[in-house]
Amino acid sequence: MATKKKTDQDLQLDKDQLKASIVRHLRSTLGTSEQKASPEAWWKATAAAVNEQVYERLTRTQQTHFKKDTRAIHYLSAEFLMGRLTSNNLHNLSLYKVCEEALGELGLELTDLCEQEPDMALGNGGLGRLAACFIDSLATLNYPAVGYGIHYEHGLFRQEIQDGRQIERPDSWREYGNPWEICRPESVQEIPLYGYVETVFGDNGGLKKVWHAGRKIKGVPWDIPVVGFGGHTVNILRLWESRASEFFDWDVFNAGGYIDSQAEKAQAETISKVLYPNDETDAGKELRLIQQYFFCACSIKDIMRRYKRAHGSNFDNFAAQIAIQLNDTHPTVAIPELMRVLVDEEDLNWDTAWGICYRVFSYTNHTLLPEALEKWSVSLFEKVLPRHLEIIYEINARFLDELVEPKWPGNDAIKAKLSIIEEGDVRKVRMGNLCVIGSSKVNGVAEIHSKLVKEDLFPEYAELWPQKMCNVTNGVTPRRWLLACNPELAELYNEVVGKEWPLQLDKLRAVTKFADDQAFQQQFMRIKRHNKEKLVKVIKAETGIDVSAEAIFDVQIKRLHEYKRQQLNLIHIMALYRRLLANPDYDMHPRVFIFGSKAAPGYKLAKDIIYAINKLAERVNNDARIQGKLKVVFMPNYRVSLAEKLIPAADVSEQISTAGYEASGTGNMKMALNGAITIGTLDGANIEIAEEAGTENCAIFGLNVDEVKALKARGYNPYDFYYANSELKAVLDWFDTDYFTPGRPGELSAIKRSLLEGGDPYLTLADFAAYSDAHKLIDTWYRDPALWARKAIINSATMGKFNSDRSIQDYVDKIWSLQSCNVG
Ligand code: 6GP
Repeated sequence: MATKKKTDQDLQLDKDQLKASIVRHLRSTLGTSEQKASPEAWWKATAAAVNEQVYERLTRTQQTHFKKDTRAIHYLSAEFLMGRLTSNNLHNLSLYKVCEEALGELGLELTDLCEQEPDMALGNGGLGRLAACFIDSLATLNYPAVGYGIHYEHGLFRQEIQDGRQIERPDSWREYGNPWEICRPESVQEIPLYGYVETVFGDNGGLKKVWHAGRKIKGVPWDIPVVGFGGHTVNILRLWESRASEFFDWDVFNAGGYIDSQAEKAQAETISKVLYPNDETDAGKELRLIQQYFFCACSIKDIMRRYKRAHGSNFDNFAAQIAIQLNDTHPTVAIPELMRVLVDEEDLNWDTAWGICYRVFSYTNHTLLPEALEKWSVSLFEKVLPRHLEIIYEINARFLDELVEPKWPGNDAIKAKLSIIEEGDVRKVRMGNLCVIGSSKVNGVAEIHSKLVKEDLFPEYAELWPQKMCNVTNGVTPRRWLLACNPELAELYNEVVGKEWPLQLDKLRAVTKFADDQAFQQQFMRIKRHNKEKLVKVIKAETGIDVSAEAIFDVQIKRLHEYKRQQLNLIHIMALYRRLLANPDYDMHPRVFIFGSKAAPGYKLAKDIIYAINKLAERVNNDARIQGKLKVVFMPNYRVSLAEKLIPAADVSEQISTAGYEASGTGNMKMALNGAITIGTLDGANIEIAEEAGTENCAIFGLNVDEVKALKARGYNPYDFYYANSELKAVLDWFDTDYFTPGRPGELSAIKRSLLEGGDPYLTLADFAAYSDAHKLIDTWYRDPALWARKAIINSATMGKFNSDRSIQDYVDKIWSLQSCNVG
C-alpha cells in the first residue's frame, strides 16, 4: 500500500510529543524509570527520541538519492573529529528549544545532559575537524555525499596532566554504547591482505593477474547519520570496524588451532583498535598501512556495490556518478585499489580503467611539512599489498614514459624527482606523487598554501598539468561554531540581521554598521563577558586556578608543534613575568594566557613545552608580587567539546606559526567569528582573515613567507638574536635554572637548546621582538573599550567567507561538479 510521503512539517515534533517520546525511550529502550534513571540514561533516551526524527529523514534521503540516481561525493578520510552530536543534531533539526523545554518539564537541564556525551575524537586536529565540518555542510547544502573512515575503538588519547607532564590515557568513547551509530551487518565487506600474485590465462585468452590473499579481514560498517541544518538531507558517515573473517578462522580451527584462530581474531580486530596519535608526522608502521588499505578497500567495495545496483557492470557512467576526495595522502591506496578492481575483477583494459580512475579522484593537501609526506617502503608494500605494488609500478612506468620523457627528454634528475618510487638504500613509495598523478584535481587549503603547493612542493607537476592545481580555502560550520557554542551572540545576531546567517554567514557583514554604536558595543561585550565568566568556572573546576573575567583572555588552542610556536608564546609570557618582577608597576592590563594542546606521545620536545607551560603556570599563578596581573592556564585534554567553551570566551586568538608552515588553520576562523582579535603571522588563512577583517583589526607581526625564505637562504643564526636582545637572552637563560622547577635545574633546558644549538628551525627568536610589540599593541587596544569592541565586532561580522558551506560550494564548482538534490 502506498503511504503518504511525510513532509518536514509532518515530522516536526512539539514539546509534549518529544517529552513523551523521551520518557517512552527511557523505559523501553533504556529499561529504566524516571525515578531511577541516571543522567546518562536520560541523555541516551533523549538521543533515541531524536533518532526517530533522524531515521525518518535518513531513509527519505537515501530513497531520493537512489531514485534520482544522483552523482555523489565520497569523502575518504582517516580522521573525522566529530565531537559531540546531541546539541548539533537538535539545532540542525530545529528541536533545540523544544527539547530544552521538554526536559525542563521533566526537571532536567539539556546542557547538563549534553555533558554526558563523550566526544567522538576520531581525529588528531585540523584535518579531522575539517572533515567533520565538511560533511555537515554537504548535508546542509543537500549534496549527495558519503563520508568514509575508520571506526576506531579508541580515538585520540585522553590527556591527563600529572606534575605538569602529559600522560596519555586510552579514550573509550563507546565503552557504554553510543546512541548515534547504527551497525549495518548487511553491508559487511571482506578485504584481502598479504599473499602473492599469480599470472593466469583469462577467459579471453589474455594474461590476467590473480591475487591470492594470505588473510582476509571483515569490515563491518557503522553509520553515523549526518543531519544537515534544516533537517532536509541526512547523509551518512560510514566508519569501518575490522573483525576476523570466517575465511581464515575455519582453516586454522579445523586444523585444531583454536588458540591460533583466536590470536588471528585478535590481530584482525587490532586494525581498527586505535587512532595513530601523530599529527602531521608519518608513523611508517605496517599497521597504519593496513588501516589505510582496510578502510579504502571497504569503501571502494561499498561504492562499487551501490554503483552496480543501479548500472550493472557497465562502467561507462562510473566517473560521471562517482567522485572521490582524498583527505590528504592517507587514503591514497584507494587509487591502485580502484584500478585493481576495474582491471582484475571487472576485466576492463588498463587504458579504460585509468581513464575512469583519474577522473574519479581528487586530492587535498593539508601540509607542506616534509615529515608528514607519507612514504612506504617498497618491501612493506610488497608484503602487505603485492598486487598494488605491481599496479603502482605500472602507473609509474606509463607516467614516466608517456608524460615525463616527452616533456623533459633524457632528464633523469626530473624523472627521479617525479617518480612514485624513491630510489635509495630503502626504496619507497611516495604517496604524494601517486596522489597527484592519480587525481584530476589537487588543492591546497588557503591561498598562500595552494601557491606554495604549486610552486615549491609540486612545481613540475604543475608545469605538466597547470589545470590540475587549485585552491579551496578552508571553512568552519557556523552551526557548531557560533549558533550552538555561543547562543547569546547567536541570539543577538538573530535580532540584528535575522535568522538566515547560519546558512548565509555573509549576512553578518550588516553588523559592521553597528561597530561604533555604543549600545551595540555594550551588548556585544556583555555577551563576551558572560562567556568569559562561564569559562572562569570551567577553569576553576578543571585546574583549580582562579582567574578573573576582568583580564584579557588570550587563547592558543591547537596541537603542540614547533611550527605552531607555542614556545614563542611561552617565552613571551616569561618576558612579561620578568618585566613585572623588575617593576611591579609595569603597565599592562591583566592577562590570562590559556593553552589547550595535545602532544604526540613520541614528540619529546612538544611534551617538554607542555611541561614548561605548566611549571611556569605554577610559579606565576602563585606569585603574589605580580598582583594577579598575569595568569597562565593549561587546560588538560583539549578536544572539540572544550573548544566549544574556550572559543566564545577568547579575547585574543594566537595564530603565530612560522610563515609558510600552517597550511590554513581553522581555529583562527572560529575565534575571529566569536569576536576574538587575532595576533598572528601572515600565514595560512590568517592572510585571508586579515583581508576580510582589515589589517587594522588584527595584530599582524613577524616575518612573512618571502622573508622567512630569504632569512633561511642567508643562513639564520639564532645566536644573533640571543645576543642582541638582553631580555630574550635572560629569558632563555632562565630555562637552565631551577626557578620554575625548584631543586631540579636543567629540566627545561631542552627548550633553550632547541632554540640555540638546535638552530631554531622555526625562527622563534627572529620573530620574538615583533611578537612582543604586537602584544603591546593588543594591550593598548584593550584599554580603549570602544576601540576594542569595534575591532571585535568587525572581526566577528566579516568572517562570512569562512563558512564551510562556501568551501564546499568551491569544491563543487571547481572539482566535484555535483548537483544538489532536494529531499522531501
Ligand atoms: C592541518 C593543517 O596543519 C592546518 O593548517 C589546516 O587548517 C588543517 O589541516 C585543515 O586543512 N593538517 C593536518 O591536520 C594534518 O594532519 C597532514 O596534515
